[in-house]
Amino acid sequence: MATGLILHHYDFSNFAEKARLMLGFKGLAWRGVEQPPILPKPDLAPLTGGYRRIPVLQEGADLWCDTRLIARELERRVPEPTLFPVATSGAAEAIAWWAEHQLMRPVALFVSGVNADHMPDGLHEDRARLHGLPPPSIDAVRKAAVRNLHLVRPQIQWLADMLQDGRAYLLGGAPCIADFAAYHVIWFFKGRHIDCRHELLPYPRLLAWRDRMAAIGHGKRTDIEPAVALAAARAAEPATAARPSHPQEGDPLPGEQARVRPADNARDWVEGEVSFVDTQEIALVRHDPDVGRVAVHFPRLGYDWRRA
Ligand SMILES: N[C@@H](CCC(=O)N[C@@H](CS)C(=O)NCC(=O)O)C(=O)O
Repeated sequence: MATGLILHHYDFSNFAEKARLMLGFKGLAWRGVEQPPILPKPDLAPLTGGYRRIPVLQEGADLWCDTRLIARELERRVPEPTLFPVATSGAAEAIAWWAEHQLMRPVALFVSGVNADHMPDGLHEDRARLHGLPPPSIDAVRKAAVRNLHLVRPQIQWLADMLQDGRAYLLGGAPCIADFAAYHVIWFFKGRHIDCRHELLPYPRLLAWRDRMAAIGHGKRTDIEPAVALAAARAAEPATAARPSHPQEGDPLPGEQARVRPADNARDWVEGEVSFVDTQEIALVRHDPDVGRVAVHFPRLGYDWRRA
């Protein structure tokens, strides 16, 4: 299906791989803008106003941050095949949260540690800063590999155990959000220079599941220059939400000024006027001198907010 969707990403980003695969699952055509993996990000900052993480989904003057919200937005546009089958949605969300908030970090430190000498310039320093840590020595990055491998192995076993009865996907016969969230963590094992996938060899069912997930593909991708995405934002106004806001107790109300930031890392505030809020999402409209008015949408879980 042709769309105006633009994905800001870079190839070796595992969270971007989740977004690419979800676009493929929904059968969508999309345009991709390659963003740098480290700061500065001069072609992303005008759009998101400080949210630096990848991926970000754009359509016109609307930007959706975080794959948690990107999944919801894709589901709204293309309900079938669903990422959220009702029968397993609670377990699926819990597995996705575990995979991305418990399993991912030790996997990243393991694979990056093994590949310590082969990462792009400045990456180790940038990632340490992103987590509020001092720049590490290359030796410290290398040593983190084995320490984290001990945290990775038992959790990989959990994934393998989920597939032990021969099911095709983590929660049954069709892929759901749990599969996408766990898949991109497993995808990261291929490393950048040194392949770490031998860690998965004891688990043939896990490997078969990984290959089934990979076969979903990325949909129809066309690469564009960042200037095209900036122009698309400039030419549009933020879309009006078709759904009414449903603030929870104490939430900032539409029309109020607020700030939002990730709760886990890259904790840079984005400030704007609340244009939409419910239990899943908060959107801020901000003005940028280059692209004009843009709406930046965040998920609620995993994000902090304050009244500005
Ligand atoms: N919870 C976020 C996590 C995104 C994330 O951590 N992305 C990594 C790349 S895989 C990132 O942005 N790293 C820092 C950067 O690229 O500037 C999501 O689901 O999108």
